[in-house]
Amino acid sequence: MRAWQHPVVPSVPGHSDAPLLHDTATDVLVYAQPADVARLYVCGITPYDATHLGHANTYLAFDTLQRVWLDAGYKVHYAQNVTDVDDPLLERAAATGVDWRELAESQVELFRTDMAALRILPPNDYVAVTEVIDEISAAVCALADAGLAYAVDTPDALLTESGERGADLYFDNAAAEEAAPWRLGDESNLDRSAMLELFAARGGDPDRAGKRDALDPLLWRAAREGEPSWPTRVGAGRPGWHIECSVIALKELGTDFTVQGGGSDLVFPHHDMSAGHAAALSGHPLAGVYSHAGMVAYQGEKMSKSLGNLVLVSGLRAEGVDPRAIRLALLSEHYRSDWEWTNATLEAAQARLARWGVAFATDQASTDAATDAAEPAITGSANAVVQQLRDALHNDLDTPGALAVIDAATATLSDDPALIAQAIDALLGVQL
Ligand code: 5CA
Ligand code: ZN
Repeated sequence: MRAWQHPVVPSVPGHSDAPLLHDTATDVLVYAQPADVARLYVCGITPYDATHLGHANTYLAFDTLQRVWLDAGYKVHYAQNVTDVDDPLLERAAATGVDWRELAESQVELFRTDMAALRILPPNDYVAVTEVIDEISAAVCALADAGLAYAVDTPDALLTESGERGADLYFDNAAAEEAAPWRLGDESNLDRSAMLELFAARGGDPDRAGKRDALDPLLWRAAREGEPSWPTRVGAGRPGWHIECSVIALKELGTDFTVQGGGSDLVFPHHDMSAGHAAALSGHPLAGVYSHAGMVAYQGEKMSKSLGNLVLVSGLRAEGVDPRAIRLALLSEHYRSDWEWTNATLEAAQARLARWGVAFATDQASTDAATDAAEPAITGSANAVVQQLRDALHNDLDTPGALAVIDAATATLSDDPALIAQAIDALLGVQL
């Protein structure tokens, strides 16, 4: 699928080093250091109610990671999915009387426009689940052949042409633990009771009769009346959630890629199970680092489509808010924090954008240079500012620290404001 426009990322003299990044699986900072190409997968949207500021915050976190990698001289291979067939999307389509494909398409287009406006780096591979149904069903088939998937009696499944009833297929966690380099809970760092709670809250079905274990996740949902389905070797139906990301990630990036990313609501079960499916399919770990952005709240609760407490990027843009201010507002919080969006966050970002513009905008720099010798003496070294900016981002993408570095630099007259503007553009994605 088409992604969106790639913003220009200027190169800046000198370089960053591979960043330290928090790894959810081990709960420590590790070097996100690729051998040559940095390979990144970030879970994409389920396309309805896009793009709220929580989404934007998560994609901005991984945009910052890529900018540090690029500044460190690495090439980046970035893949992202679109969950364009799934229960909540189908429910929304049914509730609003819109065809689910049209709903998905229009929301993906809105997402593209918002991402481009925010100057978020696009993925190299932008893949919708409906584009890879064959690959996903082949993967489910391979898991079944390996004895890692099993059928569960499904009374409401449609009959096949031969008159048999279709059946939902589940992943056998225990068998996979025996067969693959993966242990349930390793990626999420959670114990079983926490996993059971999250599994039920996030789309899992711990109480489904006929499962071998409560935490076994759905791999393939057999066709039901009125639901989209595809005829495949594992029967007519559609993919479960986790297998889509395993298959797309393996297809585009291969095994053991550098970073698997997403919001912290995906830690469990989604990323744990995706890692399990991928390890069972390939015999290798899915990724080296599991990285998660915090949740953005609004009006006291996590911003979410199901609660409806959304601030949309497109809504702010329609009000005339400068996308650079939205970017700076999101960057003012550390990517791993859970925090609440308020008008004050945005107002502070707008004021900051104005101050930075006065201090570093390139046309301003040339105006300054042209003024007479009565100017105050230069007190700030731009090279030192760029180094401090790099140091802040190197440390688990400390964007509040990075913003503080630039704020401090506005208080001095720099020897090279254009260099600082270039670094702000390259590393923070804000073109002054
Ligand atoms: N399609 C799946 C991933 S395969 C999905 O979670 N889609 S989503 O549309 O619900 O979310 C897209 C991304 O935004 C995910 O990485 C999710 O973790 C992140 N996200 C959702 N809500 C928030 C929020 N309130 N704050 C921060 N990130 C969020
Ligand atoms: Zn995903």
